[in-house]
Amino acid sequence: MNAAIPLRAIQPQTEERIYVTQPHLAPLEEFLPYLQQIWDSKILTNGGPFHHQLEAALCEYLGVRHLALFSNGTLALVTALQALRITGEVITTPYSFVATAHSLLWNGIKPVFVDVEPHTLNLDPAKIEAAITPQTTAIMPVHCYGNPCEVEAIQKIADNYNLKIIYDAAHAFGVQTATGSVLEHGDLSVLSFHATKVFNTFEGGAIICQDAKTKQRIDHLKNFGHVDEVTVVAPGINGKMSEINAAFGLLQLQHIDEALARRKAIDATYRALLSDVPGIRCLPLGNQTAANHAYFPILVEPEYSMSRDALFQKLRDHEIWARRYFYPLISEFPMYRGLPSANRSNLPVAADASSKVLCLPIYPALSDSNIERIVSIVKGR
Ligand code: T4K
Repeated sequence: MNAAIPLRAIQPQTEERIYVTQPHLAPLEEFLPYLQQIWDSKILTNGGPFHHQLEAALCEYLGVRHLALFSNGTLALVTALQALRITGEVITTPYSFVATAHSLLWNGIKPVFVDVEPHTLNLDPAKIEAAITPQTTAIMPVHCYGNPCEVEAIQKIADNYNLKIIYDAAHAFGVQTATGSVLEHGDLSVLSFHATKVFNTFEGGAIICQDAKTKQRIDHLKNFGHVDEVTVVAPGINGKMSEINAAFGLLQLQHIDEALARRKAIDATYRALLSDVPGIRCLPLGNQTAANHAYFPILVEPEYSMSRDALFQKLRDHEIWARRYFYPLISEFPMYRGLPSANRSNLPVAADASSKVLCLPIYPALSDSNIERIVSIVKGR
């Protein structure tokens, strides 16, 4: 029997509601030839031609040597820890999306939370050493909002104590510093290509590593540990990116520069328009030579005319869906709050930022008139 399920109309996003982000999508007609190739070849997944092409194209675009695609950033984080055989305790930040610490729990690793720096909201290198114990095996910092961590200071500590570094670089697509891609630091870096990210493949992610041998181990781990039809070398997982996601990524990459340019312009407009609002502080851009403007966080200080949460609600009343990234702190969720390092007194800078932060909408299609509308609400008009 051929019981066709009718295609139901999905409500498109309304003009009036402005979300914190919106994916930048290449024109649909440009995607059709890719789909045709997939339909013709019938290769849907398991390291097909688009998968290989996207890995090569991303290495070139990002300026990295080895990159392994994943079906999402969280599985990439979980696999990165497996790839380096990390155990025991890992030092990380409470000021991030919950996936950062969850990847540790999925590996049976104890997260040890260390406070962040006030200007970047990234892991504070000056506070790492005090948290190292004989069980510590690695550091997992986050380039929060795409602002680079203090990579050299963190590397020095890792070298002194023989620790690995896995950067959660979910926000750091395309970010460059004076020495090149920020993704080349540490042992591994992990990207997210989720729909809400600067570069998206619907869902997706990647691990960046420094040598071909590690890339091979990661490739085995994301494919059940299979080396060939009859050889399994590790208890791997299924973390592969499908051909449809990889093809979409190849297309999106052709439009990434225009998306980044528009983000940069929006960031500059916000900074100019908000510069004279008492109690509204924009987080400074970090030391990158190429930023990606993935988020636009503001900090609502006590001098502002209302609380952060009142502003959040006021914006929502006007259909502007800003977000409190990152509130609550990861360390406040039930599976973490019992840890000694989760105590708020251990994390004063992160706790303060978490109570003040509001990420304003930023995405390429955000119009100048909507930016002005958002700013005028923040200004209390
Ligand atoms: N590490 C860090 C530091 C991360 O930030 C993330 C993810 C990860 C690791 C894990 O990577 P993935 O496994 O996700 O690849 C979102 C995202 O789901 C998540 O990817 C992201 N970080 C996190 C910061 O934000 P939500 O729950 O806030 O997303 P949601 O669904 O509320 O979306 C926000 C807004 O975006 C919506 O209000 C509307 C718009 N939107 C969203 C989607 C999904 C669209 O316009 N279209 C869409 O398809 O978590």
